[in-house]
Amino acid sequence: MKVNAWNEWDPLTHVVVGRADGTMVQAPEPAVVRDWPEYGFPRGSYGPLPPEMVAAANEQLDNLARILEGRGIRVDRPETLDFARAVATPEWSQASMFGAMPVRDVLLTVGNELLEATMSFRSRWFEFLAYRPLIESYFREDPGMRWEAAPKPRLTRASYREGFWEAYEALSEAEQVALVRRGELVLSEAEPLFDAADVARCGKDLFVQLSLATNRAGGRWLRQHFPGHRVHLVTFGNPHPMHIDATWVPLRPGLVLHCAERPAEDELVQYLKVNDWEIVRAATPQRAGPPPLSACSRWLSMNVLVLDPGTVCVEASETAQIEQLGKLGFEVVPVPFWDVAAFGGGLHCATLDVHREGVLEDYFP
Ligand code: DAV
Repeated sequence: MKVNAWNEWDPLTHVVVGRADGTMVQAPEPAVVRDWPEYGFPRGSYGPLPPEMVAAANEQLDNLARILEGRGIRVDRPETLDFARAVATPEWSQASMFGAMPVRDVLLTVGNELLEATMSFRSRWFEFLAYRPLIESYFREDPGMRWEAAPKPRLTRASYREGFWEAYEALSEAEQVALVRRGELVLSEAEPLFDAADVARCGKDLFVQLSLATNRAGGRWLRQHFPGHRVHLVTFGNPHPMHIDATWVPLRPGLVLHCAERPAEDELVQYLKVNDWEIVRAATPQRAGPPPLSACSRWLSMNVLVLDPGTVCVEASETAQIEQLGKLGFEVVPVPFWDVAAFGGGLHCATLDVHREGVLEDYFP
């Protein structure tokens, strides 16, 4: 057993798949607004996702685990906690936690290092505990593993821009995107904050999206933490940026899948072009919007899990995306997964690479 993964595409041999049990529509907190009156969760309310949704999501997560195991990949699953319980630090208390489904948000594998992200939601402050039993076992089994955790954030009121959401919701989309481009969203720069899912790994290059969960200080911390890498802080024309993996998805050396509704910065496009990378516009999703109680977008269609440079898992009903990847030369493994969306994401979100074969390479020489 060995921790090792330098990019998003090398042959996957060991992975963590999340669990839907106990996932909450989290209690109100400064980082996020939930407002789903049509599904029983009006603004300010919170509570567990309905049991029939949990069962359906778990069935799809278990099925993904079986598919991966059937291909010889070792699959581990997290513990679940009582996510309905209140949590506190000496500086705040929060009426609920969230869940243990989007493993990708919390943990980042770079080479032999497993890094716990800061997170930026109070409801997610303790989420690392769901993964600690696994991380402890990896640390025991692999003497070469580096176990790291970013500075635990304080998440006091000073970590958030006062009155952000009301002001933001009153802006036009163009005005919102202007703030996205400036990196001036809900998070202040009081302390480093990032979610691991805002990082796309391409060997020596790490692309880090500034988002509703990742601030510039978080990007700076990552840059200082990975001195052997080129850490690029990037933005996209998305008024609600939250994790890079339904926007900018490296598939193999020289090829990135991009959500054209969320334009990349010219500088990023140029960086890829001069290095002969191809940027492919992702196929249009089959759905007009996300399913009930999902904070994600319909672009989970492109939230794919690459098994090796020629094989990719794609949501089974996303036929246009499947066809596009087939034409790009991939063997596509269709995996039904939309019942998981309300629990925090798609196939990439739900997984964490523990081991991919391969070494550190420079794909942008
Ligand atoms: O862009 O719809 C997907 C990733 C959530 N972890 C989006 C967010």
